[in-house]
Amino acid sequence: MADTKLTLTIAGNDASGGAGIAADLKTFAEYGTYGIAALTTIAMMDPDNNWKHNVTPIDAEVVRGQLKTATAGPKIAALKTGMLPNVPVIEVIAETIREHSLENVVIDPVMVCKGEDEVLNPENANALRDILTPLATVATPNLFEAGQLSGLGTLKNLDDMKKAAKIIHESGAQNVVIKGGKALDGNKAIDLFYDGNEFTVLETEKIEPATNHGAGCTFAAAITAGLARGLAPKEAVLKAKEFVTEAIRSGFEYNQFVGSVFHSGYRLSKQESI
Ligand code: PXL
Repeated sequence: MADTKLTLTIAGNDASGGAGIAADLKTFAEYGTYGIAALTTIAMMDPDNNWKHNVTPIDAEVVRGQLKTATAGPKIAALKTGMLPNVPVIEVIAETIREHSLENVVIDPVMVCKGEDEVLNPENANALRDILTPLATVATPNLFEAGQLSGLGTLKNLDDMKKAAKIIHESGAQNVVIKGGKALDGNKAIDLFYDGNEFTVLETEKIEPATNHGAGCTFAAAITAGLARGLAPKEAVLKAKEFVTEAIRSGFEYNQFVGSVFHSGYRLSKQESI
């Protein structure tokens, strides 16, 4: 029998398939792990209204029920959280992680979707910091989220990112990746890894056009699956950066509003075409 590694995502659905549970499950499969999912939100983007986002929450007790199902199988090798609608859902997740002593926990503290600058739910930011960040093996905020979690506000350069990473580590995350991506000025996509001892800067050329809807979820999901496969946090992050870079490179224009990553890009780039 194969040594099947279960990977769980607790996240929202993006019906365009680039971000959310679709991104996570596809990434988990690319890594050869067995993906399972508990749904927390349904995100809708309206093509008739400039791709405006609208988020429907799933009731916390329904999330609890799904997590009961998800934890009723073999031991979960790693899990990630994504878009979480409110504090009760965040609390249910923290209780489940504790009750089942779940390990390899990746907290992707989703606060905004790309192109939207309204924070999903302001009190969520504090709950993510106080309740979930202390349980994180790896926390994976983007630049905006790292500014919020650290209380430093807008992060403008690598030095700011380092300060934020330290503060988030002090909040209890064992390792922190700040997904700067293409957000900083200049021609490099820069992410920062911090394990409490040393900083590692992950740098690639920016890819144009930036077909990167779903890149943040995919990056975090790849880290999760890497941990499930037994990689140490830093190795998992380095591999995930390669994985997400290929996913962006092989992305495509979904419509006039967004370009999406293609989660199979890494495998396809290594594979001869038939
Ligand atoms: O990229 C953040 C994100 C996470 N989860 C869901 C989303 C999005 C952005 O669109 O829809 C479900």
